[in-house]
Amino acid sequence: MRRVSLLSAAFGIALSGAALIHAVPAQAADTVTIVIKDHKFEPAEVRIPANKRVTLLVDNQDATSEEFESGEMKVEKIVGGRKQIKVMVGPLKPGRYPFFGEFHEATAQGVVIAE
Ligand SMILES: [Cu+2]
Repeated sequence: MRRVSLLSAAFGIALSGAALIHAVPAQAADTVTIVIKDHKFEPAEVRIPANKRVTLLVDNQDATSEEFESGEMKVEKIVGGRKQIKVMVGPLKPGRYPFFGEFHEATAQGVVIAE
């Protein structure tokens, strides 16, 4: 009887160990999606961790192409109509990093906030 309970205790420890491994944030957590719709960014305010490399997935749901641009993040990249691009940014110091869509600058405005 004693042997059985020891075994099940060991098994329980192994299980909780596995659960802990699964609790570690995946790399996907460092990807943030920014949707372009009606020539606006959604969300227009994007919060990312400072001092870390982050992938911005820019998902253009408009039929027209856009240029995702930011002098502060040194990015200038075309995203076609109904297409997606990945933009690597950082590691960024804490602060505000404006971005815009150059083809629809009047409405396509946003900011990355590294914190
Ligand atoms: Cu440009």
